[in-house]
Amino acid sequence: MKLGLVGAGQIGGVIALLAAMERFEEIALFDVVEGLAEGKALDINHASKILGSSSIIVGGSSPEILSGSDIVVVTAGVARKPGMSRDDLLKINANIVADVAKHLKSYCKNAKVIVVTNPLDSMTWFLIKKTGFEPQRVIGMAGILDSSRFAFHLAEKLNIAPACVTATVLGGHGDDMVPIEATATVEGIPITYFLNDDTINQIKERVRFSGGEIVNFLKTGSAFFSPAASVLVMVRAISNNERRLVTASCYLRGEYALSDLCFGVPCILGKNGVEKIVEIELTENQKNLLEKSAQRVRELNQILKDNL
Ligand code: TXD
Repeated sequence: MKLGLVGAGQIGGVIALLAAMERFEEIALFDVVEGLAEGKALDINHASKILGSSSIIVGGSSPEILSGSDIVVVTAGVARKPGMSRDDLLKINANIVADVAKHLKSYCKNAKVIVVTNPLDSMTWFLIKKTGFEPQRVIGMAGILDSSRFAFHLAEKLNIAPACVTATVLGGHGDDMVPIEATATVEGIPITYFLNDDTINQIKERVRFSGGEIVNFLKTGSAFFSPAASVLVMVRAISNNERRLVTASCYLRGEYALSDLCFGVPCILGKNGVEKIVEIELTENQKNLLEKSAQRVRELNQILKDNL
């Protein structure tokens, strides 16, 4: 199994380290910045004895290095600075993703592709259009991260381990993402048994803006440890054919009454990428919130349609 990483910045670098710690067979880092991918690959190689890793890790600034990758993770792009929304990155990152699409078609045309670059749902959709790859194998990572943030803040409030909490965030990876408290549980016990509505609403609000909270702390970029850890969940699910249920940005063809856009929904991930999109029953209020979020994604896609 070969994992190709397009972008060796903050997230790409941490994904490479985590994948090496899990002894992923072969890891190739590619970045347009001369020396960056080589340097990070060598640095991780130097840690392989200490980490007990047997991974073969290479880095380079030429896209040929991605040749034959089974799974590719795209983090190439610009990250947010304070005051910027994810949507502000649209045009800059679309040009980068268009470039990446050419490399994928040339060097790894059968790979499963996990997109991380923001604005996430539009970049995933744009990559599908630019590569012509089957939508089933081009998937955006955001829901695992947003759901993990929701679980963490619920657990923090309850003073229990985050691993006990299951909580889902649906919709676009923007400020109008939709945390769903109705399905949140602590080891199967509804969260509403432990917390009142006001507290849950405060936590939902914090989750929706928690990416921005980190940007404001860091000032020079956005979150990278938790996005990288979330990507690893998807890489594992695909490479081990786990058929794992996660929330991810999937290309929709009528599911949730939405078509021709990528949007955060529950899905089953396995060796072919998205094995199944899972439709859950939603309340009228949840449907309205998701429609608002979808409308924002559609508006961004519309801007990109001029570049197709
Ligand atoms: O949940 C999510 N999906 C996200 C997404 C959570 C956090 C951050 N998210 C987005 O991921 C963020 O808004 C960015 O658009 C991407 C990557 O974030 P990262 O923090 O890793 O950004 P960096 O450190 O700036 O790294 C990006 C690298 C950088 O080294 C550039 O030189 C490189 O991308 N780059 C390219 N590599 C290859 N090919 C091309 N064309 C290219 N252009 C830039």
